[in-house]
Amino acid sequence: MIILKDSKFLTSATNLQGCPPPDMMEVVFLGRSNVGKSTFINTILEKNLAKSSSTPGKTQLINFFSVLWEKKAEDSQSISFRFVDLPGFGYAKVSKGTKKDWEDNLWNFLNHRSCIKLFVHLVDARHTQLQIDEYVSEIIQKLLKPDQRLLSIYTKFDKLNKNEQHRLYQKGKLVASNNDKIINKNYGGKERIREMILDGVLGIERI
Ligand SMILES: Nc1nc2c(ncn2[C@@H]2O[C@H](COP(=O)(O)OP(=O)(O)OP(=O)(O)O)[C@@H](O)[C@H]2O)c(=O)[nH]1
Ligand SMILES: [Mg+2]
Repeated sequence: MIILKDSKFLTSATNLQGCPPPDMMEVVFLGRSNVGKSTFINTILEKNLAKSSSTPGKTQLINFFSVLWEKKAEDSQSISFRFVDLPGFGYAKVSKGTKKDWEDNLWNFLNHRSCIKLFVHLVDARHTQLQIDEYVSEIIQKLLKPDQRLLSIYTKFDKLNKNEQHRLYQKGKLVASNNDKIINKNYGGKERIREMILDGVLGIERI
């Protein structure tokens, strides 16, 4: 069992140079604009820390949150790390130049931020085969260092009908929803996702 001991907003940066020192393990959340990255962070932390919106392009900076969890076991262990909320890929409603600057900053961050332990790639459960997600997943797999992991999670699970939900879950996919009732009933719930995240941070091979 994991106890959520603390979480808070730390700071924002526009690019790698502006980020806090890489002195703590980090989990970054990436995916298409509007896929639900900020919402997912709030759901997992059970706190309204990351700003979300129904309009794509809400998160425009690299946002850092400190997280303190306790893993309850025979010998309990406190783990401090950071969550990083990122701008989404593919946001089209800005000029080409601005879009390129954002995406360059984002890829530079993902490539060179040495303290990233886990990349969480969020994919819309209704659109699992989009080219942009396949591209993102391919690039992340190429840049993974031996101490880094990639975890894919399917968001907006509540928007699928029962058959579609069952099919996706049967494939062994990790699924998430901002609707606790749906996700907790049959699909492992937030606890399972937190455990997967912590395993990724600690480099435990289960994913
Ligand atoms: N039904 C449903 N809606 C969701 C879920 N997760 C997020 N949303 C909605 O999707 C919209 C986008 O959510 P955000 O969390 O802002 O998405 P984001 O990926 O952070 O978007 P950007 O910051 O623009 O990249 C909001 O209206 C959320 O309420 C979910 O699991 N189910
Ligand atoms: Mg966001």
